[in-house]
Formats: sequence, C-alpha cells, structure tokens
Amino acid sequence: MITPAHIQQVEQDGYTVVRQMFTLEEVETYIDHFMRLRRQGSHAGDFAGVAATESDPLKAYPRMIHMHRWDDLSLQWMLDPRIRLALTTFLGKEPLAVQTMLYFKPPGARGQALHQDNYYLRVQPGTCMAAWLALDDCDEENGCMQVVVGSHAWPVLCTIEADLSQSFTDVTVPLPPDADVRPVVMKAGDVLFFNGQLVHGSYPNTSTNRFRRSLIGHYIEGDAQQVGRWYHPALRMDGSVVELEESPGSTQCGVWVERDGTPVIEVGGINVVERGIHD
Ligand SMILES: O=C(O)CCC(=O)C(=O)O
Repeated sequence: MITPAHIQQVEQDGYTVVRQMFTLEEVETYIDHFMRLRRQGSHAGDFAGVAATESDPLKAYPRMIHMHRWDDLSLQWMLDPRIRLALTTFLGKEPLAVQTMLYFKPPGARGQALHQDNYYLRVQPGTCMAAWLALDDCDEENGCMQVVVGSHAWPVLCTIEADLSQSFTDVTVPLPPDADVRPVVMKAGDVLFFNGQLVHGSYPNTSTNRFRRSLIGHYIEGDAQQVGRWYHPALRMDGSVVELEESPGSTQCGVWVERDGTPVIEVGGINVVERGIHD
C-alpha cells in the first residue's frame, strides 16, 4: 500500500496521500458512530472555535478532541495496523500516538487558518506527523486541506493573528510571496499523512449541503522525550503508556527576513502557547 513514491513525496514535499486506505464500509461506520456521538451531546474537549456566534455552524458541530481517551473505536483507529505501518515507514521508526480529533466541518463552517502542528505539540527532539482520514469526498468547495509544499523544511514560525471570519482558530503563519499553497483533493477513505512542520490548514466550507468530515490522529517520533502538556499520556502503537516530559510553553520561532532580495527564515522570536488548540 505504501510505495516508494509516497516515501519520496513525504521527504520532498512534506506530505502524501495514500488512496483508499480505508474501505467505504469502514468510512460509513465512522460517520454513523461520530454523528451519533455528536447528537448525544457535548464531550470533554469540544471546541466550536474562537468568536463562534450562535449562528455559527460549528456551534452545532464542534470538533471533537482526544476521543480515544473515552471511545474505543477512536482508540482502535488511532492504533490501526495500516496507520502504524505507514507512519513507521515514513518516520523510519515506530511512532507514539498522542491525539485524535474529529472535524465535522458542516456547510458554511469556517476553516482552520494555515499553521504548523508542532507549534502546538512542541515535540523535542524531532517533530510530529498526522494521519488525516477523509470521511467525505473533499475539494475546494467544501474546504479541503491546503498544504504549503516543502514547508516541512522550515522551523516553527512565529505566529500572527488569523482572520476570524475565515478561521475558527486565532493564529496563522506569514508566508513568502512565492509559497506554493496547494489544495489536497481527496475521496472518502483516502489518508493524508503530513509532517508536523508542514504549514497546512483549510478554508471555509462554501457548499450548501456537503459536510467535510475527517478523522485525525497526531503522532510523534518514537524517540521524542518531550511533548506539550495537553498530549499526555503518549501511547505506544500497542496501546501501552509511555511517560514523557512536558515541553516548555514558550519556544523559539522563526521570522521571515529578506536577504539579497530573497525571503529567508531567521530563528529568534518566541512563541507562547497558552492553550493547545489540538488539546
Ligand atoms: O481539517 C482541517 O481543516 C484542519 C486539520 C488540521 O489542521 C490538523 O489536523 O492539524
């Protein structure tokens, strides 16, 4: 299922899509399950977004976070042997699992401004990697993922304010004028894998009747010693717990400067993460 082309794309571009990694039957099971959980009411970690109004579609369908801590199907998905094999191949060693999330992204919902996951996870040493399973076909109309090709080679950047009319989170990163921001068009059952330094996010769902649901796992490199406080306990891919240290809440970050007419990143700023949006 994982080909040399996938491995090469992860190395070169910072992401890849493994097509039809999950069957449509499995996808239906996840949709039924999470829609039922959502209808049952609120759960720990629900987050409708910064500046959500009563009419915000995310009020009715807030994102779920860390469901694997109380939902067995989420735990099984996070530790699924197919995901385990893919991540081990991309990272060169077994990862540790630290987070699950379910985005419903109903029609009209805002997206999540472009960001780097390691801004939140603050893995040391190394970085994180995400597995993003499409539960609906997704394209630009319903707010598919967007990635900045090759940005996994960047350090974590200092954040700036996001546009809250487009994003339910409040920080983003500045991009150079030639940044290659690409939509990732996917079918239900495809899995997008991406590096924790890769700048990514999504724009609003502009459709009138299409959800853009996704089931997401966040993983860290297996020899990491620290991760942000919202991601404990980390799990080995056999489900056993690993004790890790808590990484500091403020970390160094990069800013764009111009050198000989070319934008380059200089590390020297400080990012302070008060709350993990992936918490
Ligand atoms: O699904 C989205 O729109 C954004 C997801 C994301 O940024 C993430 O999984 O890190």
